[in-house]
Amino acid sequence: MRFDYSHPEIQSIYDQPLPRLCHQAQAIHAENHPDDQVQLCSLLSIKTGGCREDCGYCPQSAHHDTSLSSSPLLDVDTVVAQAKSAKEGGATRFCMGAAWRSPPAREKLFQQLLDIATAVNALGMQVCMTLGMLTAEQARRLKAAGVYAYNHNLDTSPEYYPQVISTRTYEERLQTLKHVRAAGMTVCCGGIIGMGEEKSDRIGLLQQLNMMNPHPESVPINLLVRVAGTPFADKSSIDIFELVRTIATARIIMPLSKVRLSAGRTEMSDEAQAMCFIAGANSIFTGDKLLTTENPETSKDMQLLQRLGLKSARG
Ligand code: SAM
Ligand code: DTB
Ligand code: SF4
Repeated sequence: MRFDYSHPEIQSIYDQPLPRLCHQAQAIHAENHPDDQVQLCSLLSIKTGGCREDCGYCPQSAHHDTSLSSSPLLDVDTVVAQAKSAKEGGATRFCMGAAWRSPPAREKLFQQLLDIATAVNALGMQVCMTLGMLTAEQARRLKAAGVYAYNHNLDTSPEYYPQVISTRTYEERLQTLKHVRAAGMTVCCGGIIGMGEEKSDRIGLLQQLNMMNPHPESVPINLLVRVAGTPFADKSSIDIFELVRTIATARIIMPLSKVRLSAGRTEMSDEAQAMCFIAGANSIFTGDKLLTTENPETSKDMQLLQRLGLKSARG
């Protein structure tokens, strides 16, 4: 296990002829994971829109004029009902996202979050939350309430980051990730590709993820969903093989991590998704919706997995 890959080393992995890159990724995948299994995660937006941050890609930022309707934190029963149906649909992990810079300081609302975590945990699902920046204390309380994983993305390289977000720093993100790790939650951390970044930024992101010791247990790789009204709505589409290369490189330099083919699947062909699985992706979001944007229909996903001879992983 290495945590010190240099930028040129990662680049030389990334730049290999694609068949060689995929071959190497597959070998490492098969050594460390069941190679016929894909983890199914379900996503729910528990607090939507009106976010104070200015992330250029995000439809939920109050800085952008998107046609999204906001809603306050959902109550426990509503969330539990959704989690139950996700479980019936085969999901083993339930991820809840909130459009916040950080969770509310108001105790009553924070307690509601803890109650949600406890109730979803009681269904026997892995509870994942993504609520923005956390203090050490908030992280400890979430862990104690049964939160298994916390998602907080680095999104891109430190160099490209200022083109994406101005309201919080890369350093602040790393700080939250430290608190998550110290509290004993597992870390879910990845990024977005297709935001107009250079290849060196994708490599820079991979290097940052690799430097984390231990590596994040899950690494979501999102393809930018271009939402009208966001500053990134008109970014040109990226060559899909860059996504395949990013996934394969993540698999090689973080052998034990789950690599999640996350947002952006509605724009991908079945063949492109299959290549991502061949490159070592072993987790996806299922369910018709991500947080606010579309995801492939569950029945279509199940068909695709079946056609590829893949099955859903337990746990
Ligand atoms: N507000 C919290 C935060 O930013 O940490 C949690 C929710 S936020 C929507 C979670 C992640 O979704 C972001 O870090 C980003 O990587 C991803 N995301 C948001 N909008 C996206 C888009 N349009 N396309 C791809 N990924 C996106
Ligand atoms: C992650 O990396 N991708 C998910 C999850 N973490 C929370 C979110 C994708 C959001 C895509 C845009 C939307 O649906 O709003
Ligand atoms: Fe807010 Fe998260 Fe969207 Fe950024 S990505 S605007 S923090 S909801």
